[in-house]
Amino acid sequence: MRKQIGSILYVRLRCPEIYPASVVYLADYVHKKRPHVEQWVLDMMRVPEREEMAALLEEIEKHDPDAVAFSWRNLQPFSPNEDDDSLSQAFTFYHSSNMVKKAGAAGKGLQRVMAYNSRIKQNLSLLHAVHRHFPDKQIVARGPAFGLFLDRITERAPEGTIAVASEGESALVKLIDGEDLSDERTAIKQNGKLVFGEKKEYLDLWNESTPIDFAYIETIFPDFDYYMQDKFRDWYEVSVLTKRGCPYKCMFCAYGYIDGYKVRYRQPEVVVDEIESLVKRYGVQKLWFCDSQFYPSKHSLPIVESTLDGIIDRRLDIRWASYLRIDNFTPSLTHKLVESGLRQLRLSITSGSPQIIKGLKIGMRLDNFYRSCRFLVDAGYEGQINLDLSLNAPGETPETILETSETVEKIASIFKPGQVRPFIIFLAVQPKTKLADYAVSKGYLKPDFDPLALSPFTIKGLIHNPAPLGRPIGKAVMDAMENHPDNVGWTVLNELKELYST
Ligand code: B12
Ligand code: SF4
Repeated sequence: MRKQIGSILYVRLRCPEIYPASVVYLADYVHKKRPHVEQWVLDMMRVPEREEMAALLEEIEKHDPDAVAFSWRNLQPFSPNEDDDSLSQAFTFYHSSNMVKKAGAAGKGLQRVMAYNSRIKQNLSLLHAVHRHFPDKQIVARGPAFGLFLDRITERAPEGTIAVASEGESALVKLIDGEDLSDERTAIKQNGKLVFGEKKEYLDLWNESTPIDFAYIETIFPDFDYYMQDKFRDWYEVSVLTKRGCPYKCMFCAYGYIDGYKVRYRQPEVVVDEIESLVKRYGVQKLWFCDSQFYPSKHSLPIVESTLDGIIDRRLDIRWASYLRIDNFTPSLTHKLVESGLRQLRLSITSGSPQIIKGLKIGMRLDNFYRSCRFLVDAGYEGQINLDLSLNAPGETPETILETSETVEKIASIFKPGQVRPFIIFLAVQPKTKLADYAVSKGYLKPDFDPLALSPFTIKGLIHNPAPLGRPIGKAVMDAMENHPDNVGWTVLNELKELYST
């Protein structure tokens, strides 16, 4: 039997500014299940970078917690999309014929790789400092980053660390109770070796999840108020979870692995109560439903509609966004989406070629997609539509690129001029996906590739853009980012259309 835990200090590790959903949901759950456990949150985002170590040691001295629970969100260095300057640097480095620009891009790229590696080192040094200065404290670590890189990070963590790689609620309660963790997706570092556990059961969100008790969260998270200022910044959204899991197995996506393939819902009433608290207590106006997928399939229709009905009936004046598949929309659902405040759509169409869509196992038919676009117009949706396109997906040919260009034009013609923005985002090769297996089988990546040991060479393998189309596509994107930064998607599609239609 493990030692029981009576108090926890959560340490939210630095990441780009975002609502602290992980610790909020976790601490709320622990408080409701084990109210005797004392909890505190130290948010590294609110501590100057050079003072992280001192702040951590000071907080531990102050509270003397039994466990120090690190929450680590991101490990991916950058998103290979047209809005990310790193992509332009990478493509300039690989595809430019101008040696001066190439050298400049190499320098900047190297700086980024160094900053990325140093962030990982800095985070790990915090874990090691706890082990060194307070060897009696149980170190536990988790966060989305651990979901995909569990063994790679845990082998660099201090002896005794318990790393959790899926949702944290049940694992943390077992840890508090001193129970065995072998039925949770965990890695425990013991005598320098990793001992793995296997997740047996996911959390029953329907029966176990309740609206967040924000009054309690404020008592343990001194800076929580800071994350409620969404009205001041257009891009900022507060996150609300409505479900976990996604039934699809899109080749490039790890969400099913992270959250499970079975969709588990929070009760609509619970979700709407939580939103109401955010609106009434803090004046929140912009939300992101932080599900893997807000509307996974027709099976979700009654519950999704009921959540939207709740927002509409209670007149909650919000604008929201989420990852959203549109191919199974119905007219009634579409009206409710728009009426409840859908503010922007980011549609991962990925390709406009049926053959590529099928190969990527996206499970979507283009005629259903067009039909849903028409429902959106009928429902009066006037927001922006980003069409995420991953050019050079497995199986891409000049012909499929032309098909994609035609599909995008057809979609754009359904909406008002300027409403649709094709958005170039390359497939990022992530561990635990079929795309990673494919990249290894094709020799684009080594079988033992370590996503944490980044160098300009491994970055190339992690952006899926292989030869022979890699160079013309890379160059088109590089030129468009340089010369038409506000219109990259259309510029790239037009250039490739011209190149391949002759
Ligand atoms: C929604 C989402 C977004 C939204 C967030 C919007 C918003 N305002 O919230 C948007 C689109 C903005 C976004 C952006 C990005 N995202 Co994102 N995102 C997600 C997604 C789908 C859900 C995350 C979430 O909020 N879940 C709900 C909360 C409650 O769950 P959670 O954070 O996982 O926390 C639970 C557990 O992790 C655990 N836990 C957490 N901490 C701890 C600590 C301990 C000790 C324990 C025991 C447990 C524990 O318990 C919590 C409750 O169960 C995940 C994929 C997924 N399915 O998980 C990717 C994900 C988190 N994102 C990821 C990335 C990389 C990014 C970006 C860096 C992409 C980019 N380059 O632009 C940016 C960074 C944003 C930022 N500022 O940090 C990665 C992170 C891992 C990695 N590969 O590095 C993920 C896993 C997806 C992926 N591609 O692999 N993202
Ligand atoms: S891309 Fe979307 S639909 Fe496909 S598996 Fe991932 S979350 Fe599900």
